Amino acid sequence: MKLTLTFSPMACSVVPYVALTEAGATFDTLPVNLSKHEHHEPSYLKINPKGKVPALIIDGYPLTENTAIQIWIANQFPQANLLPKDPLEFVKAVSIMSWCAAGIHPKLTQQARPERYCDLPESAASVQALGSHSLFEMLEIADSMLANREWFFDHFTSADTYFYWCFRRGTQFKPDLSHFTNCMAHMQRIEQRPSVQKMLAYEKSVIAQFNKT
Ligand SMILES: N[C@@H](CCC(=O)N[C@@H](CS)C(=O)NCC(=O)O)C(=O)O
Repeated sequence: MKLTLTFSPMACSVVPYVALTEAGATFDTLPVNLSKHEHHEPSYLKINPKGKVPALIIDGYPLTENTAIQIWIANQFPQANLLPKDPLEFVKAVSIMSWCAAGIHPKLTQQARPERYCDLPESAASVQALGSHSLFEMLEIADSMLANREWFFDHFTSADTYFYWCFRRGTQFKPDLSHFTNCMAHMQRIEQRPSVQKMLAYEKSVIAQFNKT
């Protein structure tokens, strides 16, 4: 089976990169430079007409939407135990990943791209402040979910990786998130995993490559 993951540094494509690495899958990557709008080029729109990363191309079929990609990887590589096997625990993990995708992620985009939320002149700071307020409410919930726990479930899952990406992305904006101590500890813990170390090194190499072009 041939697998190719479209990947952009800092973007949520880091989540499937980590999952595929945890699974021991053989995969290629297709780096996509979002700041050069490569995701709007016709060749990319053929892969994902929504113009987003990630897409996981499975034997020529581009699967989009991160939550679906995580479920596919977990099913395809069951030995990696990337999602809980118990049916109720499984849907709880899907619930966390859906929250990352549909709840938290849009608040991060609101920080990065306030002009997509309101085009009134000088509105950016206010859009960002409102976004931060909602983001903080969600991070408070996540912080209490992670209290006295290593992972969201009794073992590491892709719900941890997805939330890690959300929280790490949040730390790249203002205001500071360090008072979410359980989320911070979760981020530091996950960054010790060899799969995440590999992703961080790969991400760095893609940034260096983009800076040269
Ligand atoms: N609903 C999609 C969202 C994917 C998404 O928004 N990806 C961002 C990167 S984190 C992207 O490609 N942004 C490019 C843009 O919106 O211009 C998913 O969950 O996979």
